Amino acid sequence: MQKKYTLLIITTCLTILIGSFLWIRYFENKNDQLNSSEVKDYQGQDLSSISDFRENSIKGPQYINKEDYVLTITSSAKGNITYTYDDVLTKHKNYEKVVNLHCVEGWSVTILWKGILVNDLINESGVDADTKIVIFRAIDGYTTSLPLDFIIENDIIIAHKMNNVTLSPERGFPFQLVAESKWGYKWIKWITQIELSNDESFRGFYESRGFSNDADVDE
Ligand SMILES: Nc1nc2c(c(=O)[nH]1)N[C@H]1C(S)=C(S)[C@@H](COP(=O)(O)O)O[C@H]1N2
Ligand SMILES: [Mo]
Repeated sequence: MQKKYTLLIITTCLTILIGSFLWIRYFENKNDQLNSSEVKDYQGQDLSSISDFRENSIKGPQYINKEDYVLTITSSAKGNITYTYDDVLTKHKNYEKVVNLHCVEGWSVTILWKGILVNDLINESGVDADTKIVIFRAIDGYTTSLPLDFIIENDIIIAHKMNNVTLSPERGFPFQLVAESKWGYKWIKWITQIELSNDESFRGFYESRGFSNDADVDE
């Protein structure tokens, strides 16, 4: 009789223990999901949703494997410097800002962007005195450029998160240029190379097809 009771007590205790462990795990996962889900507003400002973008990239979405990814910074001072995805994120200060993206096709989004200053990256590669423009290249063959002065004066970042969520392949994983106050075609996605150049006659993909190289949006 005594033995039976002891067994009952032990199994009851074990059930309660395992049960609460599972509950805790369940709520932890729920919290993780909440933390990583999209934010809807930032400091009182309404944000658009990630799903408000229209996907019309020249070759469709690109699927870059984080483990294989390399970002190359090219300058005449130091040649090629390469970074892994984690190098870029963890070895540099992260910044956040709310910026509007306007496509020439007539749609816009307001997004909270998080990323690294382009200036921080290129300073490590040594900026030559004759550098005038910064050329960006992407895995789909897309290209664009911005003046170096513009990048420095406006704290231009390459983003790895929008609305607190890591960029999806469709949205440009691993990095999209946040070319604030410039038309959407300057916001290059899937960036693989950043090159310091003195070639002011360089024109990117759309810029060489008749779109303005300044690409200023008058909001
Ligand atoms: N690599 C790459 N980046 C790109 C493009 C592209 O075709 N390839 N399209 C540009 C254009 S025209 C716009 S408006 C923005 C946002 O486009 P999305 O909605 O397709 O992300 O991405 C820009 N970045
Ligand atoms: Mo666009």
